[in-house]
Amino acid sequence: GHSHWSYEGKYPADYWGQDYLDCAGNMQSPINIDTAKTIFSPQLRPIQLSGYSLPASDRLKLKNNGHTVLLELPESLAITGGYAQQYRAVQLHLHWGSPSGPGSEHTVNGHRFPAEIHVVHYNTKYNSFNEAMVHPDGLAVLGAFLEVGPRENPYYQEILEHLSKIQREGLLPANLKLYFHYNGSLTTPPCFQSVKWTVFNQTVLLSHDQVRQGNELLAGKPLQNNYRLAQALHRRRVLASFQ
Ligand code: 1SD
Ligand code: ZN
Repeated sequence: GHSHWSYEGKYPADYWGQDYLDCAGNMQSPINIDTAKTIFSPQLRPIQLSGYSLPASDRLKLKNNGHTVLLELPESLAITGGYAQQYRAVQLHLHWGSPSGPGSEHTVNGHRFPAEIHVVHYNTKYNSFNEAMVHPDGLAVLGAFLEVGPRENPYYQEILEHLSKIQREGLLPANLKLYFHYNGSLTTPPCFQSVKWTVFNQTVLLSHDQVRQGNELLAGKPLQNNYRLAQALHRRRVLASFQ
């Protein structure tokens, strides 16, 4: 029944469509991005963010919703460029793997990255996230892959230590010009097909220990391996802001 969905066990992702019809739709997320098939689209301007560098004293709420760890964001954070309409931030969360494997949701040419951050926004022409999420242009999610790099990433260290304050600007890649764009869905039930996805081409680097810490933080079901497998593209095209 509703609310009992999970990634493994009795009602794994293959069954979501039985309780939540949209999960069996033809515009689902995540997807595999086949870079040989993306279409260069010069009108995809750099993503611009505002309000992402608030004072570190701003308290943010970190919560475990049973499927992921999510951080509620103040409504002062917004996407001000790259999308045709205005979107306001709601929360960010992470999809991780486990000590035995990577856990990004999107894949690129079949490659799955260690983890993926999602910053969820809703269109300001709607009054709330809940109202927006049922409209085709209701939501925008910014996604970036996390990979292992040479040193500790201070922005993520704070999330990993469960601290409630954090400097948001370091959570996304430095280069917000290079990205893929497509129309998709929430990657979890109810899977509403209301998300205009941006997946950045540049990754965010974390140290090996941080990736391991994340995997262990979420280890023990149901939080580990909280990623959905790639869904069929059907008639959709994936756009790229670069050649
Ligand atoms: O998985 C999240 C889910 O936890 C919830 O945050 C939902 C809407 O807020 O978004 C999905 S996702 O499509 O951003 N993965
Ligand atoms: Zn997500």
